[in-house]
Amino acid sequence: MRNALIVIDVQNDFCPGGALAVPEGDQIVTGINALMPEFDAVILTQDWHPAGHSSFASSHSGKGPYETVEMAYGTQVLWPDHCVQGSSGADFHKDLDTTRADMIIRKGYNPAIDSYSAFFENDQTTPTGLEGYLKTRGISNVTMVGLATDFCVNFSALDAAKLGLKVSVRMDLCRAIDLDGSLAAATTAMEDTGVSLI
Ligand code: VGL
Ligand code: ZN
Repeated sequence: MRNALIVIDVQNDFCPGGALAVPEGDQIVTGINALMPEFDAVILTQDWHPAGHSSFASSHSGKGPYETVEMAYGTQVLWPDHCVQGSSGADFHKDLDTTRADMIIRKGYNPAIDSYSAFFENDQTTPTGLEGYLKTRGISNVTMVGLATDFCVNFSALDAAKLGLKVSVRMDLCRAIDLDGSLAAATTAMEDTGVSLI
């Protein structure tokens, strides 16, 4: 039974001073680095949007950040422009120990579909390839940390559990955006899906 640490989106734009700053987003970095040696594999995810991405409010006239829009795949929250491919905002936090990563998986590169989850885009159908990577490496247990608890960590944890992986989320090493009760909703959803919240 092999265990992977999945570090979700610890990037400049999600840290204080970034375009979509998560409160205290930078305060989890030291703890995440300290956890890395305990795992057989360390995987980092990187939100990686082309300019003009459909999840950006700036791509929808008359809409502002944190409003929603109906997409072909369902309701999508609109965000400030963030994690644009190649920008410094898309870089990992400077103190994150990226040298320990076996795998860096990028997501959200499809202009028409957002991807909160590390496993499937927001259409809940298009795979990122991470499931196959874990399977072929014999990894059945995953622990998740990172940003943001109520969006990318939540969707990644739910998908991992639905795929039959044993999933833990270290809540102390995550931080939330908390939009209209989204943290409480995410916590309930993860508990109901069999994710261990630590
Ligand atoms: C995220 C909103 C938009 C996240 C990514 O990492 O939780 N949230 N893109
Ligand atoms: Zn994004």
